Amino acid sequence: MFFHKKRLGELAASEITDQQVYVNRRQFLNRSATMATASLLPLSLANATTEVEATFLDLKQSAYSTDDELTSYDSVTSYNNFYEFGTDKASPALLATQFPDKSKPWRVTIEGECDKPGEYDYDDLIRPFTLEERVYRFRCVEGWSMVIPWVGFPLADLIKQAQPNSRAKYVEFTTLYDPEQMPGQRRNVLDWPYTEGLRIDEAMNPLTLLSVGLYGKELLGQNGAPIRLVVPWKYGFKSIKSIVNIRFVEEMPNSAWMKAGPREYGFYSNVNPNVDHPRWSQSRERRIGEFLKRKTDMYNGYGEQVSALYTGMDLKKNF
Ligand SMILES: Nc1nc2c(c(=O)[nH]1)N[C@H]1C(S)=C(S)[C@@H](COP(=O)(O)O)O[C@H]1N2
Ligand SMILES: [Mo]
Repeated sequence: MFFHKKRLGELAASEITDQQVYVNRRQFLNRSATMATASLLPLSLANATTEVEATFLDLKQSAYSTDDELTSYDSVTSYNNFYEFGTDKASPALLATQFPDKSKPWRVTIEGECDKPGEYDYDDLIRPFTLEERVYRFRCVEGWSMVIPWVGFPLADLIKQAQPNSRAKYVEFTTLYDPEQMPGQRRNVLDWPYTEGLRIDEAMNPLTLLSVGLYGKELLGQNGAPIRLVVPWKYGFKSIKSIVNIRFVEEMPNSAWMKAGPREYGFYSNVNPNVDHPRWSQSRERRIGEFLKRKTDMYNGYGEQVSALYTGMDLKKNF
């Protein structure tokens, strides 16, 4: 009822991955971000973007990275879902340009069932943690997927610091609510602010990332600046953007999507090709930049790391 199925054929030619740029991906990613930026963008944009000094150098490389070919920087930053900036794929990149600057100073509150709650400035929040680069597959519930080199740190590291107590069974995340900056919030498409939730053991899983950047640079507004979640074995909507609140709770939280369409979006939202969305099949996906659809893997290919979390659960009921 909320997703208008878009034909992926509408993607502009500029969004197709330039294979050559990614052949030496590892080498490429270790080079200075200024050079990387220049080689990634059309010449007209290259100059403007090299002025962005916010880069992460010498990132720890993650053992959890996939070797799949990367989706182009252009696609990752111009084909987005971020309903706070409009319900179509192009609006977030157009309307969130000023967001990272205008939304400063960014505060994140950690609260609920934990011994060390706190309110942090973004810089203080991330300072204690080691940032790494993780290349993850990312599957949207709508049937497309990308491969993205995220920069971030395990959510588990932050949770350990907050010291949840024995009543903390779930973690709830909330996006900023600010209709002045986020024009999409002036319409009732979702019950704002956007919220999401994870079971505590899902949140503690080493794959679950708090991301602050991608392609070696700080997140742009459209990708959820300055800090967002990335949960690679779940459909993309679980990866909540622009987080201002992390709360430990005893009861399973309701997410914005569960409220919008309880039959279509469940709490677990694991990538599961055997459970169709009520309005379309989930058995295949289109990797952005590729022409033919490919088969979708159970847990998006991360079963080895996460299937034990769901032992004994009926995944048709817990969709
Ligand atoms: N706050 C917020 N977070 C959000 C969304 C949103 O609309 N609002 N969209 C979700 C969906 S449906 C997807 S597929 C991913 C897209 O992330 P990307 O644009 O960085 O690829 O963000 C997720 N996080
Ligand atoms: Mo999505």
